[in-house]
Amino acid sequence: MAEGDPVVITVAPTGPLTTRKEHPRVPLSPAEIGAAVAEAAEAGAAVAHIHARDGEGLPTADPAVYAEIVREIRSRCDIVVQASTGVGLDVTPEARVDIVGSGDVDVTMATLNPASMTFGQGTFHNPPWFVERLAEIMRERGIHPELEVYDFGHVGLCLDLVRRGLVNEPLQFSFVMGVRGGMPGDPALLPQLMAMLPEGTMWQAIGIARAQLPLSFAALALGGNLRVGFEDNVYYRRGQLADSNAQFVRRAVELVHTAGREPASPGWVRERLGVT
Ligand code: KMH
Ligand code: ZN
Repeated sequence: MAEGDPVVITVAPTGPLTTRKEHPRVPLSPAEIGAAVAEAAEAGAAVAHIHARDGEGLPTADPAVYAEIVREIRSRCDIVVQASTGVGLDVTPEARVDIVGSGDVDVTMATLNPASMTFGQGTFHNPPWFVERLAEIMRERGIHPELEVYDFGHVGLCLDLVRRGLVNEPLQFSFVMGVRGGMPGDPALLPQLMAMLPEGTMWQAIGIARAQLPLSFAALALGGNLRVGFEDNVYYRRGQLADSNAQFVRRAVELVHTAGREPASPGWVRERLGVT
């Protein structure tokens, strides 16, 4: 991020794992997600990272549900919409290709997870054929990849996709920290991760659970962007659930202002990434 650039705040309101048991107001239906994202956009979020759930609240890659979520969001606000292609551990890579491959889901960005790994108690399947297929489809359709890395070796895999022309600059990385099976939620790792990136690469820190707030402070200090929301953390402070996703966004905006910066608008993000 260039000196003086605004800070991009992404809201991840749902995720694949958070249930009503963890938070009674996690938005699950397309209309609930649309309303939560609009409230977060009003609070200062520029990007919405979305996951879809089926009628039972389980993660789904059904393009029709994704398309419905996008419609619900777009009817309320102009936030940049980013589709998760990670979906959930039990959804196959074959099914996940359809999110960007079907042509029915009109999103500006989508995630690209470069490697398979242990994820909590399960396995997150991202075999090389799947990563390459997703990258090709996104390149063809002008969908900008959010490169989600959970460990140091994943950065190299992403840069290899760039070298092979499957992913184009400007690059946008997420350092996901605090997943069991990935790197720990330790802010001291950020400078080493940053050192692996080409100059001018945008990045954000995704801190899971109690790593969320310390990593937000560290990302701000080091020139990174912020992500908040019920996908990553439901506690506003120890023992106290957040009221809403927007409450997290409001706190992120406060941090940004305390750091003497401004939150980015959706328009700024589109211009910076060269997308419409
Ligand atoms: N579904 C999780 C296993 C993404 O959104 O692309 C990881 C995830 C990543 O949520
Ligand atoms: Zn996600």
